[in-house]
Amino acid sequence: MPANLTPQYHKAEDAYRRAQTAEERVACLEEMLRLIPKHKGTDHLQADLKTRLKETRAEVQTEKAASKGTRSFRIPRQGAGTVIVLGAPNAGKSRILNELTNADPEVANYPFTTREPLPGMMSWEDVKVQLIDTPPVTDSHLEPYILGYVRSADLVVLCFDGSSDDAPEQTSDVLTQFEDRKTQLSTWSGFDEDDMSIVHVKTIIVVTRSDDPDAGERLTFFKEIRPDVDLPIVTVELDNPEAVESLRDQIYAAIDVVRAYTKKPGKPAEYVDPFTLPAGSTVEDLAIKVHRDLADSLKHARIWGSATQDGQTVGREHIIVDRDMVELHT
Ligand SMILES: Nc1nc2c(ncn2[C@@H]2O[C@H](COP(=O)(O)OP(=O)(O)OP(=O)(O)O)[C@@H](O)[C@H]2O)c(=O)[nH]1
Ligand SMILES: [Mg+2]
Repeated sequence: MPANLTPQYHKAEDAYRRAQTAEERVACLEEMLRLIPKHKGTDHLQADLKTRLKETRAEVQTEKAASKGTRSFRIPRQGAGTVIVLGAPNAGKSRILNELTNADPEVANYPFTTREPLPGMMSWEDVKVQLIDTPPVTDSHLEPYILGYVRSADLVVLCFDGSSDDAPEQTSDVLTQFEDRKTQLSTWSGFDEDDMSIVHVKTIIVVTRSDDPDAGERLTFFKEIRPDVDLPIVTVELDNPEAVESLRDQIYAAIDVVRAYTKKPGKPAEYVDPFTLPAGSTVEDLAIKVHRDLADSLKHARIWGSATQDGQTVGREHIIVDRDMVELHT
């Protein structure tokens, strides 16, 4: 029997994947259990969620105890999305942060320069996206907290050094490290349909130093040793400002959000400080983001934008498109 999960359930599930603490995960699991359609087809999933809830409640206690005295690598989410910059040693991760964000990580031409994660904000038009630089991943080493970052990320930028003969093997090792921990760098994000312990995370491969004459050949070799991997590939030479700007655009496009501006009835429209929402979000999703109470009392909205007539009245389920100006009426 099919589970027939609702869009609301899928949204709760996505929030669960993106949760950063055990406490947040408990709240999300409770919401998922509330929203899951109760019938035979979901029996298995309901039982699974209940077990997880029990385990996660226990984790809340251990997390609290563990956080006392030890150094935490938790980085609060900020901006329209969180992008983890990942890869083998010397692959250009810190240089990407350096070029695209306000952060100033150490960039050096030798491996293992970065020892700790570092966030930075990347501007794209009137939006900011969070990028997080990470220490290198090798076949023998993966900092445990990086796994958590990746599993809850909106996007992974997997760096591949176009100038290094070791890049194909080393990039494959990075993928394997995550696969071994039930984490699939993938073309989409969400839980695996067959096994909810496996998480897929949307990933793009970024080939740095792509002006190297042998970069193409190294990439071909990578595809040969990893025929199972079919991720989008972006090539970039970070010395070239145009290539840097194109990388910025492609990272923003990959997080797949739309902007919505809100205005009060009777007030002029100002296209500043947009809310950002996953593409496909509705007027109701926007209202929830503005304020939970507003969502409860929402009657309708009026929209000015490219997909509607000016000031058109729409309902909760209306889908927002990029740069919509929205008046929420309660
Ligand atoms: N010319 C050029 N140099 C690059 C490019 N990408 C990275 N580099 C250089 O490669 C070296 C290593 O870059 P980093 O950004 O420090 O590499 P990393 O992945 O952060 O390395 P670890 O922190 O050791 O894991 C630096 O000298 C960078 O300037 C590129 O696209 N073009
Ligand atoms: Mg680095």
